[in-house]
Amino acid sequence: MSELVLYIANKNYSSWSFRPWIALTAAGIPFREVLIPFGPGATNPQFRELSPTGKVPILHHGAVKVWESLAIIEYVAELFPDAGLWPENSTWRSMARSISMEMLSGFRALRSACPMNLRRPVRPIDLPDGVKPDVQRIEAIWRDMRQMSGGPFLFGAFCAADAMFAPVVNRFAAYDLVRDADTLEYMAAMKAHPAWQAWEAAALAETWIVPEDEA
Ligand SMILES: N[C@@H](CCC(=O)N[C@@H](CS)C(=O)NCC(=O)O)C(=O)O
Repeated sequence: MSELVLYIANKNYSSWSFRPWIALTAAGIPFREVLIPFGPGATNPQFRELSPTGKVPILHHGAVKVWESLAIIEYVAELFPDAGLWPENSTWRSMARSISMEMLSGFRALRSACPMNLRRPVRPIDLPDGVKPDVQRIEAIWRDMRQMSGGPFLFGAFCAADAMFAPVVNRFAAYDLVRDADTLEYMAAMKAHPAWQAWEAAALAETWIVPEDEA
């Protein structure tokens, strides 16, 4: 099989890169990462040479190119059906896909007010309208899924749905957005995962600053 090459941007800031990276890493899928730092601003003209959208992440697999974080995860889940990227139970799998799509297409207020930033010291900000309902909805999703599965992750073992919400764990922490014990317990489980810790260590070692993502 040709090598899987995942093109990503800064580990400190690139929330969309984080999602497939942590999904593949946690599932033990072999891939090579190529990090192309942002610049100028929160973009890079080189992304256009790799991806039809001019955005990362993008996966190259021989002649196949897959863009969009969730499409990358789906493509790799088809290549490695036994890797546990999605829950085995079909009802849970449909729920995992539903909440992953909800993440991909929603929560815009939270995403734009509170950019992922792993190096950011914990500091609250004035929250624009729309952020609190986003936070409440995400907390309800996490609570409901973990109550159903028994945790510690959304569907018991770490899966693609946890990967899709991984950047939110940083946002909740960095902007001091949550107090609920169940939410904090899920965040602690995510932060203790070896794949999270590997990404975070690399993010903390980066020195690039992207002013657009420093809220
Ligand atoms: N919906 C896309 C979003 C990708 C995206 O916005 N990526 C950002 C980096 S986190 C990017 O490449 N931005 C550069 C630009 O917009 O020019 C996905 O899920 O992959």
